Amino acid sequence: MPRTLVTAALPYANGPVHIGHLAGAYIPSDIYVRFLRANGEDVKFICGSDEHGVPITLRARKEGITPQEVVDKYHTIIKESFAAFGISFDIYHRTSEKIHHETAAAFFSTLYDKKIFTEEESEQYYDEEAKMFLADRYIVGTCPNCGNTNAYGDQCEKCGKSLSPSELINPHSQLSGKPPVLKKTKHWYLPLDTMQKDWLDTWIRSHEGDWKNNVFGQCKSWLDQGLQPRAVTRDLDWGVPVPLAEATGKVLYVWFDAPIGYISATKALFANTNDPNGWEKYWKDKDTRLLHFIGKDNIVFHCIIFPAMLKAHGEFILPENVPANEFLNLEGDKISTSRNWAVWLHEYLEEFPGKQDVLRYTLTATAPETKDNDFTWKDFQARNNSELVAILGNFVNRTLVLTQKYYNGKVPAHHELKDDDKACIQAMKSIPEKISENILNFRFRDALFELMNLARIGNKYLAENEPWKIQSTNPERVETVLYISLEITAYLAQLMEPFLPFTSATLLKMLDLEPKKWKDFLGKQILRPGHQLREPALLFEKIEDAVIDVQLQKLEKSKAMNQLSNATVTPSKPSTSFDDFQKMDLRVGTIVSAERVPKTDKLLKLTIDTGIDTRTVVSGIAADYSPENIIGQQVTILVNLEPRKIKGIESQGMILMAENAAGELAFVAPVKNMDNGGTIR
Ligand code: B3M
Ligand code: ZN
Repeated sequence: MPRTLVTAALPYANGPVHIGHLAGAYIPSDIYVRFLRANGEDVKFICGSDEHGVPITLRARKEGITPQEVVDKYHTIIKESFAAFGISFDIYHRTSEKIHHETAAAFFSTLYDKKIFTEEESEQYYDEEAKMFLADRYIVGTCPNCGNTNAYGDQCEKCGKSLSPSELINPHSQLSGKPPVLKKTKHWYLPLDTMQKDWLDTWIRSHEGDWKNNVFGQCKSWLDQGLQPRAVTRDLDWGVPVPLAEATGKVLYVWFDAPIGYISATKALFANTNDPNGWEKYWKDKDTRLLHFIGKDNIVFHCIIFPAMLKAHGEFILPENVPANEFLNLEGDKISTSRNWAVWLHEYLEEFPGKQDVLRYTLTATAPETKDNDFTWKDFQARNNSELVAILGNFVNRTLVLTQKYYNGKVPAHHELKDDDKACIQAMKSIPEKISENILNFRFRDALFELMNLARIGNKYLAENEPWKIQSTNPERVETVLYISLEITAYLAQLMEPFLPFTSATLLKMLDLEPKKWKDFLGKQILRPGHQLREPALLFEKIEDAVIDVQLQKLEKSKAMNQLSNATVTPSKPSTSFDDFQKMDLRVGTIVSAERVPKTDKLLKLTIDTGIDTRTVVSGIAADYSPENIIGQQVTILVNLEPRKIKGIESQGMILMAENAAGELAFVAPVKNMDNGGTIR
């Protein structure tokens, strides 16, 4: 029997996962694995958190916590999101586990002992005060391209340009703020250049035509440029320590240890069973098919570097295929964590409880299989309303409700079959074949489209036969029509499982059926006449515009926030003397009453207790604050400003407001409650 090991990219545990992750790697792999399981195949589905690498240490530093605390937090969030979406991993492991550290270190040692690595001294940036080598991310400076003063040594996040630390203007360490200096350090390299000549080139080129075009194309361009040796160690204190005495303070490069995580996770899966070596056949037996599901930014690591590592090690099989997807965009723009331009899975689950299959459906139907694709909320709504509700849900519901009504939910027997009945039976034969063929070739959109075709055929069949009109005149025909419709429903319930596992379970329950292996029902009759069904309920419900608008508004908000943080700050004014500053008498005050100034949009008339007295101040804050919400608010008031008349009211002073680039105002007040009249200097 064929044996398959399916891996899905290990997400970095430095943030939650979003729809781009789901569409890129996890839904396709889940469909594939569920399909193989439904076909009774021997398959294991492996994933886990990638918990090493520089970004995790940086995030820890920013949040003032340890890297372990960062990965503990996000590992849990990510794991729960995947589980909630029905991503059916056999194990969701993590690379901070002991078994992984041991496996990765042993892997390195094997390559080291086999003298695979080349060793090289190079000059790396170093922080003399923090006594640490600096990963490119740890160096910040001004972007030579756009002038952003916060560009990283590897990339400017503002203009997107890839950089090296030497290109930064005014580079300095994020740790000490000091300019980095160059210092010699030794690292171990995977000699991809000689490996390319020896076998990699031939091996990859042999996959032309069977690997997806986008995948093969990227590999080919790497090969055409000529591969370079790759360092597999780093000067860093977070990761798998390099198992060499001379390498203290060095860890394995995250992209060296992470793919080994697939192996450690498989080991962990078998570790506490009565077959602890059971993992080996999935990694060492030539009859195992190894498949890596990933997003396009991981192609080089899975098609070139990891295979090079596996081959050099010597005991392991190489991937048979790497069905990588392209990127999913969101409303026409690249998904971005730093810009909060994403649909986060944990938020979706809160906002659309029970609707996991709707997102699974949409992301499969619009999957970026061959090119980048766009997720839009309007499309999500349309897929739900005009496909899931109007086609699949409508067909199933009409069938089940009529069966309930005419036969108290008992499956009728059929009578003489007409051409259109036979056409339906034929579709139940041919469509599963098309679904299988598409899934096995990683064409999940087409596979889903075929599934929906079966529902379309059922819908059309019901509409043409109109059983609800002929029940009194031709009850025999109605029995046949509903029998066929119920069979289609049962087929749909079984066949949809890889795509819509939650809906499949619900529908199977209504039909009082168990999930079956495909070979046990294909070409056969699933429902026996007389079989009693349970009460039907709607499978999907319409999503209203208002619900979609909330999501669009959320994105609008992200956009506005980004514009704000990108907006240029007004330059500073010419300097002033301390004496001039001292002339201003600034005090803590409290707003005791507030009302709008009639016939104006912006002005409020405030009464302020300044500690010295109670006075009136007219202030242009009505666009940001309504009078009823600011009673009791502490403020900073300039009490010795000359009084002036505004709209006929004498304003006796001025309250200080902070203003951002969008013109939003906020009170400037002491961070703890202070007595009125307190001075501000
Ligand atoms: N963590 C990159 C990513 O999440 C990386 C994948 C590792 S797979 C071995 O996109
Ligand atoms: Zn820039």
